[in-house]
Amino acid sequence: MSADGRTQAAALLASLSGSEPAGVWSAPGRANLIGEHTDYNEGFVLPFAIEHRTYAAVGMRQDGVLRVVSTLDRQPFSLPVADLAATFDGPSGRAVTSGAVPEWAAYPLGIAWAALAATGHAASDVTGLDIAIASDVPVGAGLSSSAAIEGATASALNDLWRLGLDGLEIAKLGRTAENEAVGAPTGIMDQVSSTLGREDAATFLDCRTLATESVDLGLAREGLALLVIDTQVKHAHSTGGYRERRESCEKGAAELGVPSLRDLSTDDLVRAQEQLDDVTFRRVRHIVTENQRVLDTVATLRASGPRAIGDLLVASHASMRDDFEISVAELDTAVEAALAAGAVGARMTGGGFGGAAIALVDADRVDVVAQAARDAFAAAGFRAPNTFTVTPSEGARRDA
Ligand code: GAF
Repeated sequence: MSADGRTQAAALLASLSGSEPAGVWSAPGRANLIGEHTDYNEGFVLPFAIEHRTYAAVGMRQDGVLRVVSTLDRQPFSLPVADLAATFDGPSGRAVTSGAVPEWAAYPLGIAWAALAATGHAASDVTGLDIAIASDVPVGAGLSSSAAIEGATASALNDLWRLGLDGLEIAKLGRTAENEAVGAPTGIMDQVSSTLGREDAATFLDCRTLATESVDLGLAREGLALLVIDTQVKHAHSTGGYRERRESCEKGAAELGVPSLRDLSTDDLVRAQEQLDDVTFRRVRHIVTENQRVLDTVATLRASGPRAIGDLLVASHASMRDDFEISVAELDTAVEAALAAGAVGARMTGGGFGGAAIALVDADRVDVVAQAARDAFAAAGFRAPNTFTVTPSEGARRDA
């Protein structure tokens, strides 16, 4: 949809309010090259923004009401700006679990709530808005459709409400909305990737200091492409395994007496194994070794280029499968099939428990590797995967 996502969002706004948008903003989904579940452990990540984007066409209202509508759910939902605090203050995710706000609407409205709280603006300082959202980021595929909706909405509010926030501050609004308003205990990787992404580059983020560096990927120059194999196994981060993994990491850090797992190096793993139960130890080992793999990947990309990072991608997948236990049979099949068909490297990407794998492949072998994945899924009796390439792309922006 990317060519006309902007048009679709504007058309949706016109059908809602009969008016032209004051502007259209967009933000991309992301794929993570490496560094999984390290973000909330204050570690390192290396994601890149993809060309699939979410568009927000926004019109002004004079009555202090925020009305949101999405192509995914054409039922508009309204909330006065003055009611944001009463709706979203309090225990995280309460507005969604109580049924006061539909989950999809808690992303854009949570951004509005977080924006006022972060900037100290009163509800009476800002205008009401109609926000129409259209997206071509696959939902539930581990490509962060949530960061895309957050980034598009936050960019729009930043301009229209004259908040004066920079990219990192916009990313922080996204994390607050997701953690507090939606109730998903995620880190900040996806939001930073979505706001700060650059063409043909990945964003190297230190999740403790929030320092970022753009790392050139040079894929086209090397004749390489990134293939996504979306297993179509849907995941959700507000419940279940993701939260459990986060709790295990916090338990491991507490038992080892460090503020976060970022404070451990591979040299600490012997002590960790002696002190921790087996499951907690393996969760800790994934984080510690994954942080090192991110650092090694950045160094390798800079020294030798993307063809040299294959083994690091494969080791990352093995660690998520065996130590962190967030892979599923479909993801393992996708990775194995891609490697057997000659991929340079492959790994699951995102939070896990479903979603997508990425494979780094010769550009002229994309079809062969994609077919190999489809064949392997058919042989295993799995639903056919959705396969497509992604290109490292620009982050959040104003489109019109
Ligand atoms: C999800 C979360 F939103 C991120 O913050 C990150 O933890 C990721 O899973 C795993 O690396 O995308």
